[in-house]
Amino acid sequence: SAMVSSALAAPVLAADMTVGFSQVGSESGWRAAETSVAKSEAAKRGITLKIADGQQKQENQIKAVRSFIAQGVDAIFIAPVVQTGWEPVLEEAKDVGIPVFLLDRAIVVKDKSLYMSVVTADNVLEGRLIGDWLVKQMNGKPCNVVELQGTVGASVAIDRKKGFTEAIASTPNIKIIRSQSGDFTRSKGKEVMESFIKAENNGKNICMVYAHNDDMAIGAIQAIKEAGLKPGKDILTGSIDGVPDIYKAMLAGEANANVELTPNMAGPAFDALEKFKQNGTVPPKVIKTVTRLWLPADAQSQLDKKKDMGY
Ligand code: GYE
Repeated sequence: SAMVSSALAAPVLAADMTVGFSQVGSESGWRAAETSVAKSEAAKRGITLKIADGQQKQENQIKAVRSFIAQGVDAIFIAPVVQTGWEPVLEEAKDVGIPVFLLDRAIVVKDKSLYMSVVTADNVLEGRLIGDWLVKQMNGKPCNVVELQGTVGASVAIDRKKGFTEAIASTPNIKIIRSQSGDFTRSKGKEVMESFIKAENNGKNICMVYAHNDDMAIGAIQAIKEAGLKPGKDILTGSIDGVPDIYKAMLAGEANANVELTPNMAGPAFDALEKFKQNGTVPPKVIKTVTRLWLPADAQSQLDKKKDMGY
């Protein structure tokens, strides 16, 4: 009847929507901020957000997605811990017509229709910016770099390694002498840095630590201090995220270069989802966030800015 069809044509109100978010875990300060921003962005729009903590395990994330499907949510957000192995569960979501948005990390699938969009920074660029900064800083002088990688198999770890490696490829004076995962956590970052320092003449062979995130850099700074060296001077640092503590370290002269990543990944996904539900607008496959390099001179204003950002 006319009544039924006009009811069907009515736009879907955000207030009627429920979104399930399969979060990686709470490994870093950036991650915690992303979760809290997701909550406030949902609240702002009147969207009901259900968050499941995957505790760094893909199997937990897959279970969470299945449970969201069973609950019949209107959309599913996933921050995928690793980039492979998602096809089966995404096919289940697709079969019942639930759109999936990926937040902050990408996945590798043959069939791109298995998800609607990924909201992410250019993670290769992030690594490249730190590498470019170091190349300039060294100006031809030798520099042995140790690298603290993110979670093994995570798209961001792969991309951040790639970008940095590309940036230093044509400067033989700069070499990565050791590289290991610190799993994006402070404690692992510290532990791995301690082993690097021990293995490299109590840190004297190390010129710079490149950490795939700030939390690992902060752990590394602690390890450098405990070894009796000065972070930011004896060993330079470069890392990614822009958590308040890295700007505090910069202000203390203990950190040197930082690439900022917004914790607001959910906001753009909600915007795209609302448009899609209202009038079928298909969002771009990749929704890119802004990437910027900051140096100690910018640290105070960055710190002030972060106060309003969910940290
Ligand atoms: O940089 C790191 C977190 O996937 C972009 O994961 C995210 C990364 C972020 O643990 O701190």
